[in-house]
Amino acid sequence: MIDLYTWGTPNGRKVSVMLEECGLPYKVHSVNIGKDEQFRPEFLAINPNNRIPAIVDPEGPDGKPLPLFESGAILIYLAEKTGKFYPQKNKYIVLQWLMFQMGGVGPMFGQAHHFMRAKKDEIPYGSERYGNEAKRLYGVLDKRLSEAAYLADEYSIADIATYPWVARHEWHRVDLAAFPHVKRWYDAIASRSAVARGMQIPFLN
Ligand SMILES: N[C@@H](CCC(=O)N[C@@H](CS)C(=O)NCC(=O)O)C(=O)O
Repeated sequence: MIDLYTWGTPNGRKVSVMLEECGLPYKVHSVNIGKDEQFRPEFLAINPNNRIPAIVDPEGPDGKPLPLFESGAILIYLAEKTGKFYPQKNKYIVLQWLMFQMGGVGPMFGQAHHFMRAKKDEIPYGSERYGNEAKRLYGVLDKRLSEAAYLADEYSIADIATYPWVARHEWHRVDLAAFPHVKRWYDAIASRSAVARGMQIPFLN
């Protein structure tokens, strides 16, 4: 049984959605990042970068336990372990869109959330900069999804990585009606029962 260390955020949900999609048994360990639990020594031993998600697979590639952090690396690992959602004929296109998510969508939307939902006064420069960047990235996704059903043609870890971030579109103030191809893709993924289950881990929000 894989141990999943997570919290109710897009990066955490990429991995719970993937585990659900693959039908792999897993045990959830909540790491409440609002209470700084990511700094506990037992978690830092798994991820010295104090970020969720992380996993420990007791049956790693060489039969030994494998601790792993960085959601993109975890998705690739689980895809290779199960042979699912990583079509090898389109491997580099999957990786391209996965890296686009890891280097663009996640960090930029995350910064938009930070500035737009700041506990103190909203900082207009940050909200504008990252809000505009979020919209630009939606434009790139919309163009791609006007040509292909999913980011790498068939449903893959690139979509699994991107969906939980788009699920927060209201947080970064994007109206999906302005991006009809993203909306079509979003609704198709939302209708998958494994996705619905994974998006509730470790709680519904
Ligand atoms: N690149 C990392 C980012 C992980 C990340 O930023 N996780 C956030 C929650 S979405 C976190 O744990 N933040 C805790 C902190 O900033 O201390 C990944 O994709 O795994």
